Amino acid sequence: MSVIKLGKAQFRFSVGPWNLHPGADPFGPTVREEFSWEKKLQIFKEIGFDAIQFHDDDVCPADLNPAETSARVKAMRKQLKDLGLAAEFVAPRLWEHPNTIDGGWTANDATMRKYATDRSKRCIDIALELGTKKIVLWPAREGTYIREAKDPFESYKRYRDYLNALLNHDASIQILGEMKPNEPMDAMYMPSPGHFLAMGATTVDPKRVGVLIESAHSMLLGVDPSEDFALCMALGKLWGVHLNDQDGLKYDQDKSFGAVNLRRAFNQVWVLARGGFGTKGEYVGLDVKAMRTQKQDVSMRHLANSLQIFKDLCEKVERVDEAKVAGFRSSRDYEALELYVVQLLLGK
Ligand code: GLO
Ligand code: MG
Repeated sequence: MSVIKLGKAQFRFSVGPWNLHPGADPFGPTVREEFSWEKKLQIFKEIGFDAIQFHDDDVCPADLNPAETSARVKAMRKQLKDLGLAAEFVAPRLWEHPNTIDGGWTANDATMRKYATDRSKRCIDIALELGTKKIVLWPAREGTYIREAKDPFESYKRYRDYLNALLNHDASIQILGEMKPNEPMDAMYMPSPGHFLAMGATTVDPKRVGVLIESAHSMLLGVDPSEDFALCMALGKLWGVHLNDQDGLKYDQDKSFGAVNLRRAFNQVWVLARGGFGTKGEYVGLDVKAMRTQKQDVSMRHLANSLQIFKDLCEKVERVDEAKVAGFRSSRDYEALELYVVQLLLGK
């Protein structure tokens, strides 16, 4: 898909392979066949994505030796190039391996922490060879089920040591924390982008520490995603997004973007447009799940729908009468402003 220009923004789109999935959930097995890797890339290309988000083990098995890893990464890079796709980021998947049951860099066992750090360094090597400098950290198990399980002072120290080890491993990489308040843990350390940036500011190279914000993660925190985006853009730290939607304070639903609350989605697009998102090569990423009920041949609709809704909301943003909005703001008539926005969304 060609880039969408909106205000100062330039929107290009990315997606991760896990967004196409065979439908297993914690209560039931898969319900449709998994697409092959080649088919997934073809579907992403057809829908109009420009870049792919990776976990390290999406590229090759996690514990493969260095020579074979490098060969696999080269082959993947060629596959992407042939399709005209870029690699947006690589994230170390530290939440599935037997060595990370108690977490990665905050595990109580030093040998497990070493595994997490070594694997993350390897993830950096994979990312660089794949052509991206962005490393996303979704700290899935860096937290506690019960407060007494880990010493918080030690955990925060380990957090900084881990970030420093990654920043020192290569002088060009950028770390994007994708923070989430809970799930799978009862409580994750540093549940918001602001927490992560505060920690980032104490590392050896704060300018290479930023965030990727997922809409649903902000909602689970009780924060509006557009205001979270705006804060991080104001700080020059919003380097990625995972757009999706969420119906209330439940498990992380990863619903199609805008499918629950159009106005909340509109505000996200509006803020991204005003903040000039994408001009430094940032992608508008999706993190959405298909409903379990979808049959395989239509199990990619949530992706196409999310992009369609995003584009439709870009049109709404284009139609915003800035002078009118400024007038409502200066007269403090927010009731009139509210009706204006709702009618804009209703197509009136
Ligand atoms: C889960 C996260 C997860 C990450 C992905 C990339 O809540 O959103 O899907 O985005 O693993 O690190
Ligand atoms: Mg995500």
